[in-house]
Amino acid sequence: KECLEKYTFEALQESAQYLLERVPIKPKIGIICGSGMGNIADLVTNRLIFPYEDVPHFPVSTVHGHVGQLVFGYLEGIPVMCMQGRFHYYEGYPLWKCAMPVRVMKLVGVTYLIATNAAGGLNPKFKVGDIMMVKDHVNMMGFAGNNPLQGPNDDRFGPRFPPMSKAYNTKLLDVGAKIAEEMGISDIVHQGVYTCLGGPNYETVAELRMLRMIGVDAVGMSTVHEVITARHCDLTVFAFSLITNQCIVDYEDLGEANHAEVVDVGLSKQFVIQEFVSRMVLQIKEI
Ligand code: R1P
Repeated sequence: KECLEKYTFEALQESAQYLLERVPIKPKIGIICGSGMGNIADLVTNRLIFPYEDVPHFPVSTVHGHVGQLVFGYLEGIPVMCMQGRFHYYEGYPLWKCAMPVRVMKLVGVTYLIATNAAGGLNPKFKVGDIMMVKDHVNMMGFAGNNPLQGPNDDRFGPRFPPMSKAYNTKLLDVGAKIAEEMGISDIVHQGVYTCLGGPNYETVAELRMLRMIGVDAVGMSTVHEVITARHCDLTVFAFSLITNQCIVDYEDLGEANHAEVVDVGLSKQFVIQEFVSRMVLQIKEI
């Protein structure tokens, strides 16, 4: 039943039209701000802000650290739109609904997606505060048949069976590595594999050990469904995780993951993240 209730192309055009009628720019880059990283949108100039509840068909954000508004304007002279707050499966939305803003981005003219998230570091080399540029993902929820593209396909967005082997643009990964060098932060910027679990509980030790065995470097509860939706409608994708906590993979470890810490790490790394994203945007301008 959920599938049949999916937003139609026309419904999402209404969302896009609402925005286009109110903003004088056509954004080229869409940016999704992860938990505690909403301040990326603070860099945007000539800002026009739309609370999600005002935009036709938009769900509402319910998570602390996710304001729940779209911010349009210029970043490094490039027209952008930022999502200050995203939608997660655990909030009660099906994956296609969580990812619907990506289709709205496409319909207002966005061609590049920068998706950011807060994630637990599983790779033992990662430390809290490091950045992991996502080179690939494991769609764990997809293994169980839960996918944002489930249900009738509308070819106006993209094909029924989209490839996913080049989901994360390799040129942009190279650009990210170069930027890290220029910023003198190469030691904290890595590449790795992200996975999204449904949440909202954090993972057990056994789950984390299993994820590590299958090659996952960072784990969170977002991004994968957004990226699948973005690639389906042919957006070029760059994504990165801010490592906000180290995953607990030993039963003896006394630590426990908590969301307040996740958001705090995002805030404490605000300036590095802002500069990294600004420089990415500037480079995309040149492409
Ligand atoms: C858990 O602390 C929350 O932080 C991450 C997880 O996905 C989860 O929602 O948020 P973002 O992925 O939205 O950054």
